[in-house]
Amino acid sequence: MRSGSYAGFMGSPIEEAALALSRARRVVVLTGAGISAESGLRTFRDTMEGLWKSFDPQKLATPEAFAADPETVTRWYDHRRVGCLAAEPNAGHAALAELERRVTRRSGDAGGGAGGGRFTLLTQNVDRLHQRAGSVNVVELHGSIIEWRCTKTGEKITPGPEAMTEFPPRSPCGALLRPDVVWFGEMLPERAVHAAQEAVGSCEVFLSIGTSAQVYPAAGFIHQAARNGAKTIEVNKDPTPISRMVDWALHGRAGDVLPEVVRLMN
Ligand code: BJW
Repeated sequence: MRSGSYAGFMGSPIEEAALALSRARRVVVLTGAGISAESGLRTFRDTMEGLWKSFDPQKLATPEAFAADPETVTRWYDHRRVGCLAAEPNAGHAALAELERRVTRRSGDAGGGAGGGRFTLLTQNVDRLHQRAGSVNVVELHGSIIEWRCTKTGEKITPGPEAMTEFPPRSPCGALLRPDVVWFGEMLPERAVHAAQEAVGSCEVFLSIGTSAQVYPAAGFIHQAARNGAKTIEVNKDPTPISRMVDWALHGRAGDVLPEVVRLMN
């Protein structure tokens, strides 16, 4: 972790991180479940509540679990889907939408060539709260729980806000429906991986927020960005495997830290 001055500026870690973001024209943000915790959504590795207390989320989020017990797996996902639809974006989501607006309206380089800066929000979250907060260039690495798809035709549907009544749910053709998310052992959507690789390969600042940094390939992006010379920032309420390698580790709740970072940007 960096200590001392950044570009001749001696400030606190949050001030230095804000300065790095103020200067960057290519910014990549990676978010995980922690950013949605303040919207009332449990993080992936949190204990489960109520009826689901005895289940291990790492075991439910697999194609093997779905094949063995589609009823339990789809009940769990529908319970979470309804929770996501009822949740509201929080101050952390709003700060990232504001960060995107600031970066993208940043003027071109001295040569007068390119237009605004480039901002890419890579999210591991399936809850769609970033889009609802106003973020535009969002790449869903692990899909979305809001959409479900037919296991036979691949056709996507968007179920209504009420809980489903039939488990496991079926598509009009009679085949099983599943959430349009990426389970352990499944490939991430090709377009999402391509967009992520392109953005990570050229970013000047990489900001990791509310993720335990344990699930690959997403967990590898910050290392790749650092190898390419990007400045790295972490926002998390707890230490993680990347806390010691980043330039600035900002400990705290995303909904407190991110608005402050944006406020400190010039
Ligand atoms: C706060 C806060 C607040 C709380 N403010 N902070 C290389 C090495 C080793 C293994 C692999 C590897 N490459 C691939 C693998 C296998 C596997 C993997 O990574 N396994 C690891 C567990 C070791 N990866 C895959 O299988 C991926 N597929 C793949 O790579 O395909 C190619 C391939 C296939 C087969 C073999 C090899 C290669 C697919 C990964 C899909 C992950 N899917 C899930 C479920 C999605 C659907 C659902 O939501 O149910 O995605 S798993 C789960 O983990 C979910 C999350 O998006 C993801 C990450 O979790 P996240 O977001 O970090 O949440 P938490 O709960 O872990 O952490 C929350 C953090 O927030 C904590 O740090 C808190 O402290 C913090 N926090 N409140 C700030 N208010």
